[in-house]
Amino acid sequence: MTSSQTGMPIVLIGGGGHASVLADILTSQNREICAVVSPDDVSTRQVFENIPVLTSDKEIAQFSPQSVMLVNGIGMLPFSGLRCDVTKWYTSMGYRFETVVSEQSLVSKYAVLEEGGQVFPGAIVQAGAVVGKQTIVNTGAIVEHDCLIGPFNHLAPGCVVCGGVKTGKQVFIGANATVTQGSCLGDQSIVGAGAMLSEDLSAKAVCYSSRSVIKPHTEK
Ligand code: JB2
Repeated sequence: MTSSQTGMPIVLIGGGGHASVLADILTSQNREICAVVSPDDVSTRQVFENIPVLTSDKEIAQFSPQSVMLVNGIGMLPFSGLRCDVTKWYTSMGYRFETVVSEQSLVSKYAVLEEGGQVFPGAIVQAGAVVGKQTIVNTGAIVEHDCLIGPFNHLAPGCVVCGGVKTGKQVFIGANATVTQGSCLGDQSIVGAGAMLSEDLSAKAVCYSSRSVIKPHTEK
């Protein structure tokens, strides 16, 4: 069950890598994107061709909150609150955020996606899971049964979140990381790419995997 898939015209907030994937999903679903809002140049990204660009958030005023839905194209990385701040600003102006679900993902009809949730191609959200407001389930990420994923999380590409995991707000689970069943992750905690977390993680704690060690080889 997803909230807020309205079919209304869309304004995409942000014009970087995350927004480009969303634009691709939305156009493949024949959704009208009436503008992209990005202070940075978006012209190098072909996916935004033919979409009008607004360079300041204030220009949203040309669309009433009743006439469009927003899609949050600003990604979420550790220590960045921009996705959250931008959501608060637009929400205070009366705008609402569309939930985006790729046709190439699998979301159980017994799962719940809260407003503004985003599920990318190849991702799976199983029965009984709840994905919080504005959370990103990125390419190929797996959210197993009965997980309670909080708001503004980013589950990065290929991560596996096993059954019954609970996360707080603004939690980041890196690419290809695994969180084993029943673990609880506090607000703003971070699981590094490729890490294996098999216990609880407190708020603002970081679980790192072993890192690549790069050094010049010694010639014989
Ligand atoms: O205040 C703002 C603002 N600040 C930056 N308002 C609006 N409307 N847009 C803003 N931006 C825009 O966010 C920039 O102009 C730029 O278009 C975009 C950030 O793009 P970037 O490619 O740097 O990051 P991203 O958020 O698309 O992607 C990050 O998060 C994803 C989940 C990346 O690091 C990706 O690797 C990651 N997959």
